[in-house]
Amino acid sequence: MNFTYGLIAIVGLLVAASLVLISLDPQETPESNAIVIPETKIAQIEEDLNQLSVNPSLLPSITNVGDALVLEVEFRDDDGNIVDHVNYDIFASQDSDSILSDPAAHRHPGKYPVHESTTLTDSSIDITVVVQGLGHGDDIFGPKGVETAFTLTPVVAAQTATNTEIRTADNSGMSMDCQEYLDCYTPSVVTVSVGDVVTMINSDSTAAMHSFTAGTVDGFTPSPSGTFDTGIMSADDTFEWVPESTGEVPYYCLLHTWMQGTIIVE
Ligand SMILES: [Cu+2]
Repeated sequence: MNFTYGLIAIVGLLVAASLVLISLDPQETPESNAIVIPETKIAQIEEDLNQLSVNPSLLPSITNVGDALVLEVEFRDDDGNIVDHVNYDIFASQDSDSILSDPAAHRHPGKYPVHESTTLTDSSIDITVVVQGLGHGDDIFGPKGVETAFTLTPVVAAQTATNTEIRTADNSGMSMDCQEYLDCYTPSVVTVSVGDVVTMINSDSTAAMHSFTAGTVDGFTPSPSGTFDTGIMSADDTFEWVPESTGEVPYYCLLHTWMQGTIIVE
């Protein structure tokens, strides 16, 4: 009898204990298991972070005149190890004008901002990177307010100047027929770019003299514009002209005003 009462009492205690365990919030770790980092240790970690050197370097991908500067900023410690989670401000100016201002940027591993400026002139670019600590949100440690200055010089992208030839048509001085087919100059309309070389050739096989004279003709009355003028060219004479600005440049032959052409400069 006593034994049975004893069993019931033990079972009851076990059930009670189970209920207590179930009712415990699993989030609440018992005090005895908590990992406690001593305050001194945290202070030491913060101190180490504050001592950490965070050296920015620029990884520009474009520094061409006429393009925007596109760059990212990478950070390394004095031993050359990558430092991530860096908060920083970046500013760039050219000719004393601000061309880039990205305050409060943050470099994550594998996820970093790409900074883009306005269009570059050929003046040097002054770039300032200000390190504003490591970490996120309220937990920012490490060096703050450390400025590093950079200077970049935009390069003039290599231009591939094209050479375009315009020739005088055979017999174009003798007959106005070429006017009808618009091929007194061949080709009579060409499109070129600023900086290209336009070579004008008096290739007329009849050895007639011709000119390429910029301007227009009203009836038979020419109005030279002064943009270019080869003067009177003998057979096989050549003349080079490099357009400096965009626009349509009509031209004609001083000696045969029905000879007309247009150079379109883009
Ligand atoms: Cu001519």
